[in-house]
This record gives sequence, C-alpha cells and structure tokens, in this order.
Amino acid sequence: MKLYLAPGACSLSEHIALHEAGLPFERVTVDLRSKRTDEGGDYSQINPKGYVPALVLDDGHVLTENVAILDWIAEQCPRLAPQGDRARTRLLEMLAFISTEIHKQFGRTFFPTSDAERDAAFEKIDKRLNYVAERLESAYLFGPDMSVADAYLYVMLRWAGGKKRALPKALADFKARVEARPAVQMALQHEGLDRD
Ligand SMILES: N[C@@H](CCC(=O)N[C@@H](CS)C(=O)NCC(=O)O)C(=O)O
Repeated sequence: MKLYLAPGACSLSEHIALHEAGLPFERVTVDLRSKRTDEGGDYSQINPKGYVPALVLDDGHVLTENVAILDWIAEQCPRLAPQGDRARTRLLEMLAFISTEIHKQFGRTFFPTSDAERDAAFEKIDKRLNYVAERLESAYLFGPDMSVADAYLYVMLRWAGGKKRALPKALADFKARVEARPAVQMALQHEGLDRD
C-alpha cells in the first residue's frame, strides 16, 4: 500500500490513521505545484484530481478523498471507528462535517481573493470549531478512544495553530492529547513537522 502525501497537508490525517492502525504502507511525497512525486513520477497519472491524499492499495485500486480513505482505514481497523448504534453514520457525519465545513473553509484562508473572504472563512471556522468543542465530552470525538475522525480534526487544529487562531480550551487540550500519541509523533517526524 502507498500513501501519497504532502507534508502538513490534509493527507497527514491518513498518515496518522495508518500508523494508528499499524498497517504497513510506503510514503510517497508529492510536490503539489509540479505534481511530481519524490519517486520521479507524474502524480496526475496516479490521481487525475491532482490533489493529495491518494492511497494505492496492494491490488492496485486507488482510493481518493479524505472521507473515503479514512472510512476505509477504519474498516480495516475497527478500533479506529466509533462503536454502537449508527456508528458508521456518525463517523461519516463527522468526517463530512470536517471535510466540507472546516477543511474547505481553510482553503479560502490559504488562498483568499480578498481580506473580506479570508475573514469570512475564519469566522465560519471559529464557529464550527466551537461547535466541535462543545460536543467533545470525552478525550476524543467518540469517547475515550481515538478514531480516524480525530486524526482529521487534529490536522485542522494544526492548521488553525499555524494561522495563530486561538482555540477553545477543550480543543487546545484535545490537540495536545492527540499530538502526544506515538503514532502522531511518528507521522509528524516522517513529514519533517516534529520541530514546528
Ligand atoms: N476533496 C479532497 C480535497 C483534498 C485537498 O484539499 N488536498 C489539498 C491538500 S490539503 C491539495 O492537495 N491541494 C493541491 C491542489 O488542489 O492542487 C479530499 O477531501 O481529499
């Protein structure tokens, strides 16, 4: 299995989740501007969408989209999925929320066409992170155990930190808790982010 990633990008979620799952995989780094991989290949041939992440399975199938890949990893390693009634639906609900309501807004802060657009995006991000903070009752999103959704949320909080956004205490504590995990440290180290 090969994970195509860019350091610090949303693909860090899958990188963390794969380490948490203990699944064997190779990392391939993609230069998002040139679309070349560190193996010397053309990434557009792997994922014609041109963005990371992509996960190439051992049978050659290519998985794309954070929601789908994280859900697939949780299927391989059920302890990274929530348990109980409607667990799969709850997981997809949270992954979709992070993807479409938080991740996408960050895109507008990285490449804003105006200050007003950037400010509007931060306003939405802050509101949505407050919503997550309020529903975080336990150590992780779905209780005392880490799930793939926590890996995705962690990456969003890392980005918020990079943008010097103040986090609600519950999320600042959550970020520190996730960051302390050996799998997360390993992923950060492999992406050269452990000294950030
Ligand atoms: N819908 C995609 C979006 C992925 C995405 O936004 N990837 C960014 C990095 S965080 C990227 O590769 N951007 C480069 C590009 O779009 O060319 C998903 O959820 O997987």
